[in-house]
Amino acid sequence: MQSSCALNHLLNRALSAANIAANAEVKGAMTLYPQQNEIRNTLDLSGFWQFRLDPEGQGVDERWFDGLSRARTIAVPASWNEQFQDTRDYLGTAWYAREFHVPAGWRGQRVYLRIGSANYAAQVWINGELVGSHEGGHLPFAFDVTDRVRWNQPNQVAIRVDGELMPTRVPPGNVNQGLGGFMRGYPNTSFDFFPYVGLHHPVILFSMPPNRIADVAVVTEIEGTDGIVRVTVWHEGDVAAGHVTLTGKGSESLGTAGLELSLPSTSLTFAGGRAEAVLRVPGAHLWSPDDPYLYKLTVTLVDDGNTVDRYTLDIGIRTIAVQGDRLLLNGQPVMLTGFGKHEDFPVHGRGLDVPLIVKDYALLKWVGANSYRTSHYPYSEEAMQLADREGILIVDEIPAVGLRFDDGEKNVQARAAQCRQQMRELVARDKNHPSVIAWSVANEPMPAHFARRFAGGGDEEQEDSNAIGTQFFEGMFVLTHELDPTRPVTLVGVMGGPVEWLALSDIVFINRYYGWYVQGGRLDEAAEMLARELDNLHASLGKPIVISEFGTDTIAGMHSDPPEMWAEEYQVEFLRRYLDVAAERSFVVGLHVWNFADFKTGQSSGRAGGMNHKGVFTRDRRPKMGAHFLRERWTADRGTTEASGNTELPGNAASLSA
Ligand code: GCB
Repeated sequence: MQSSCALNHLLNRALSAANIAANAEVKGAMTLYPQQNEIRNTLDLSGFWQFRLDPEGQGVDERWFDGLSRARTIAVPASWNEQFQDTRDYLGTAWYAREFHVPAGWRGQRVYLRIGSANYAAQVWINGELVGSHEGGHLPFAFDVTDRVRWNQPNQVAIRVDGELMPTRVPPGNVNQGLGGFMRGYPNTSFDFFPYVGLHHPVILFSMPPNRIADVAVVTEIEGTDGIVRVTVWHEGDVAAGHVTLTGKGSESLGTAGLELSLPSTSLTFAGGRAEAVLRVPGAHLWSPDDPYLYKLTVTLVDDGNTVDRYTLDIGIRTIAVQGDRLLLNGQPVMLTGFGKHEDFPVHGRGLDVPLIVKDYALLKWVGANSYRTSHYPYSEEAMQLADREGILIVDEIPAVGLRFDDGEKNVQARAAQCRQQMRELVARDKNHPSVIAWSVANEPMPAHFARRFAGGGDEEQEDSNAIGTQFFEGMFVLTHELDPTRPVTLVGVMGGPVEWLALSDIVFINRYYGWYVQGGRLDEAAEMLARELDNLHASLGKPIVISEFGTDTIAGMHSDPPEMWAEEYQVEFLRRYLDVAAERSFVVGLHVWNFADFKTGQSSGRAGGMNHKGVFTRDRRPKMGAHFLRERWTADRGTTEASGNTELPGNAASLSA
């Protein structure tokens, strides 16, 4: 299939915002980020909670949801693993509880409890009554608790979090058939990062009016110098009228930068709970990494002349498309420079850390990166919001890492259902972020006989389980394109993985470790292998390629000359080879180094100190030589950066040499 097909595929779909549907299963309270304004309210329940491990699984029988005895105090949001010495490797069930009050001023509104992320599965009780459950460790879910809360007394919330690794979960763990190398670590995951568990994002109580905006979807297009903003609004309740307004300034390139645009408000007429509006922005100020300009889009519901609900979104006017060998942002070729990352830091593990997001984005700019992949799971909503503001391009991934198709139908089917659900939830959550430029349906699904293939054994056998995988991914691509016809979709391929899986992608993403896991110490040979494979893949698939992982474990402070594996010099030389090979191939439209920073993983013989050391920054964000090298290459030709320490982010880097 040619990549122009991918473009046609995107363009031929009607670019109606309604198509980027708030899926029926995930629409409503859990989709829109809770907002405080003159109508809606939020109450963040972050802070100290009661906590108790339940290794014997007696909590439900003993009604721990009525109140936790013998509890200790824990911080939310944060993983539980590193807050105590006896919980690091505990991956079972644990209970969280705390008291809260519903503000009297919320009377007359619907009250919701929203859990930003509970890894992996959760059940929630309010005042001893079960209000609901959720599976999947990274995405938000919410329940209408209006009829469960008490208005004049304290309320009790209890959350049972089940963090067990299971072959039927996504990502899978405790899979019996052995996988190669580092994956045989402890804990027994099918992936290479520590399986942190707990309440990772804030738990928020929020209110909405009975007649309310249930969801908003925004799609933008560019016509000449005009921006077209297509808005779909879903409502719940009786009211069936409203309007949508856009505020913002003009564009520097059109000489209207300082001017507040006066855009008419467009009325909304609902039918079947849905209304659409199209706003034209003459001389639109486009969103890009160089200039991440955001307009404010406000949706208002009106009843009898009174405002009954309001929701405001920051939106960016931009387009993303694949054309031939190129990835186009606002019609211009863009070269992705950046990393695969992790949400990972000492003590709070995978818990939300807002200062760390700020720090990481500043370092991305410093090093000359314009993008990253949310390897290997969705990141926090706050990370997406800041990426919109800072102009960072995001490849948004579901937690489908370590998938396999040869361990029995029951497991395969259970994981497939989870993957579909998580993609629905992810698109519903992140669909309006201009920073999100692509969806990734999986990282490194494992073909049968993986070890042989990884070592270069080739494709000679057509395994049944690979055909099952092909069928599954075909379905995932159809689903994701249906959920969002506006963004390219990809699957991140492992070394030696079936080409028919890569062929499904709009942009081919490949993880390659020539010079590390194979051809260790032989970088010239590694570069030749890489070049040959890139050319072959491009010849057979005819699509743009992103090298979505490449890197070497590197112990900060370890040096050698000539360069030797694990030393900082080796990381630099390895990166240099990959960047040079890519620079000679215009179809390589992205380079994501593995990894941005060192991160915690399981214990194994290949992972010193239970860490993956492939970061170009240390875990506490100090640059290794590799980071300085990348900065030199990725900020070259950008004038002032070196001299002034200017942290402007490089953007539409058509001219940027890899
Ligand atoms: C990969 C995986 C990533 C690992 C990395 C490594 O291919 O996608 O999760 O951490 O290799 O360092 O081995």
